[in-house]
Order: sequence, then structure tokens, then C-alpha cells
Amino acid sequence: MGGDLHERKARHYFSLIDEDGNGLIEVSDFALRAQRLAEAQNVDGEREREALRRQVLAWWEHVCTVADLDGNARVSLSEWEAYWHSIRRGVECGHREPLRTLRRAAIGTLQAIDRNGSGWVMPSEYADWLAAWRASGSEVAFQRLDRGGKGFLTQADFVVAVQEFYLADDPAAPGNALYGPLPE
Ligand SMILES: [Ca+2]
Ligand SMILES: [Ca+2]
Repeated sequence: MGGDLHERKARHYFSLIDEDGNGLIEVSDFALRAQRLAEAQNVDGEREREALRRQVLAWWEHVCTVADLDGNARVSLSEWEAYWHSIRRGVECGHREPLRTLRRAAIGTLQAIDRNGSGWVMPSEYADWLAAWRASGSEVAFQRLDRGGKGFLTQADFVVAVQEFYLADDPAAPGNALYGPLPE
């Protein structure tokens, strides 16, 4: 059951990243992602769009480094699942690097969502972000991630949410909702 939840999260995230839906994560998906983010977040200046594009492509480089096991510049679902398992195994074995990686991912995610650089995320910023992923349910997800009902999400909220998204077996873990509700 727990393993199943873990796989559902890995597959859900894979299908969101696979923007063109061809079953592979490739550089073209990230180029499309940058475009969709620019639209959803109303990034209209040429320089800002280019900065966003570079940020998203740097993320692709990272995904390639950690998950493209056969080095063909594409990440298949099985490579993606193997990558997820390796994070989890690393944490279970007490390695610190996977937790550091997840922490960096959480901070990078917050910075990408927090367009006005306030250091926290408002419901509207989160809604724009999920819209760029074509993920639904941002209100419910926001409420779950907003521990203590503050009305905004902090770096601490993101660090816990990303850890839970990658690692939690508990169906009630709020971080499962980071990218909207999981498909059944
Ligand atoms: Ca694709
Ligand atoms: Ca590959």
C-alpha cells in the first residue's frame, strides 16, 4: 500500500514534467515548461523570460545528471522510478546527501513560485504555479501545505512538503499534495 502511494507520486510528477505527454522527460518538455510558467506567472519582459528559461533548463541539467541512467538525454519512467527509489534508499540508509538534495529542491521550488521575492508564497502565487503544471486543486493543496493556517507558505513548509512528497508512505501526509491531488 505504502509502496503504491510512493509509485503514484513518482508517476504523477513524471506525467506533469512530461509536458508533451510522449512518455519521456526531455529537454523539449523543459522548454515548454518555461513557456507555460512565463504565461501563468505573467513574466513579460524579454530579460525576465530569458532568466526564467535559463533557470528551468538548469533544472533539466540537474534531472539529467541524477536520473538519466543510460545517458541518452531522455528520462524514461523506469529511470525516473529508479531515481526515486535511490533517494528513498539513501535516506533509509542514513545518507545525508539525499536530504540535502531535497532541501535544495524545496528552496528552488519556493524561489520559482515566489515571483515577487518576498520569501513566502501566497495562495495566488501557488495557484499560478500549479496552473503552469496543468495541475488542479490548488486551494485544497495550499490548505494542506500551510501548516498552522498562516495564510502563506514558508521555506519550512516547502522543506517538509518536498520531503513528504518524495518519501512519505502515509496517505495523510500533507506534502503528498504538493503538485495537486494524485490521480486515482
Ligand atoms: Ca516528453
Ligand atoms: Ca535515459
